[in-house]
Amino acid sequence: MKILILGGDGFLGWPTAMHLSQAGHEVLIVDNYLRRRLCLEQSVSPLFPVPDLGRRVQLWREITGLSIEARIGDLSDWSFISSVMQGFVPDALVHYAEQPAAPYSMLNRHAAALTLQNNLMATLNVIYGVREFAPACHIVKLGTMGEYGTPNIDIEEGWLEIEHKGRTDKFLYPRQAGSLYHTTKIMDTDMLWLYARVWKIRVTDLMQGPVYGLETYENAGHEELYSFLNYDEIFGTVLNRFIVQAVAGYPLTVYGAGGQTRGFLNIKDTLNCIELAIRTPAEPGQLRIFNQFTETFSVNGLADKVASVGRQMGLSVEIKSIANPRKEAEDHRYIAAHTGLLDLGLEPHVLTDERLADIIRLVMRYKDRIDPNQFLRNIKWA
Ligand code: USQ
Repeated sequence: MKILILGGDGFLGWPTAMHLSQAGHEVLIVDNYLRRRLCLEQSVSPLFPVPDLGRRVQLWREITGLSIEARIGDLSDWSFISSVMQGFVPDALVHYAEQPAAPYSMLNRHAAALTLQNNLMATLNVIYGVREFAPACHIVKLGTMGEYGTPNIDIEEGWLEIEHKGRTDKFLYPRQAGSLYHTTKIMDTDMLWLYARVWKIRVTDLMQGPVYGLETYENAGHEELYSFLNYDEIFGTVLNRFIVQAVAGYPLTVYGAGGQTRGFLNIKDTLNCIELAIRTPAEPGQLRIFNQFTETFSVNGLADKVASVGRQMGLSVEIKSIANPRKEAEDHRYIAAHTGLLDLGLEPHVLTDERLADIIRLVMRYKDRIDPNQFLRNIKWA
């Protein structure tokens, strides 16, 4: 298939590009380096330097003999995206091209406006690009479990049947996000659902939880092909941050009571989920939603796991609860359905002690590069 990867320089975009290229697809990447520019703007950097896209693509060719094409450009620029869609005419596209960090979106008005503008315009242009130049293209869109928030009822897989005054109908599951970033994903879902109904576009919206890990099937043994590993307060996600903190001898930063529970998944499972979604496309006019995670953990549970495995490896790991910079429930229900991808054949990589130890071992190789000033940046929701 011809597959377009939007945001193909990112933490998940680049591994996805390699994975689909290895599987025999023709892959075109588009990216505007937004993530790299925002890291520079905020003076944070990943654990190790990552080559630019041109170099990554060249390395991929040297190592595998396979070619991935890459174009640098901004998806909120209609002339750019329309020329890409017209020229390539993808069978499927994977849309990761969004400002991905909740803390960044809550930083100040400038960051909020950038998040809103970037994320919504990119999605709108993708929809128009598909309609005008590739109407059969299957849009695989990265949403987030954070769209649902933490309701006091079970979380269903995208949809909820509601009975009201003796009648029933099916609606998008009620959503109430905890950051502007997560709210843009709700707005994306609403837009996709509108155009699925009126233009019959085909969409799979993946409600993904926080992803951990770095090693994939394709980059094993080739560290120059690894993704960014951010561990700063803005772009780092909780498990990756705890691992880097454990290696640095910095107390694990549990926000507040630590009962916040989320659905997590290994980066290899993200790749498998995307491949499964592409292999069995949504029907025209269908907005298909999968909850993309394999296990749930509380923040305290993750901290305890990292501390226990880290100590077995000779690290001195402390856990410290700090005032929660976010406004979020710290003790809540979290029962979320996630059978759609398992039914398609997903075989989860669960977080065993050995898998955790492998990631810790990898981070230990870069211990000298850890900058403890990045762990906390005093970003407050309110
Ligand atoms: N947390 C801590 N300590 C830390 C960092 C985070 O206790 O040092 C807590 C947060 O308060 C939150 C939980 O861990 O309760 C998860 O935080 P996170 O930063 O790992 O994840 P989040 O901000 O929700 O966003 C990340 C990705 C985002 C993706 C989302 C999936 O950045 O792109 O959409 O995970 S989900 O969380 O399911 O919405």
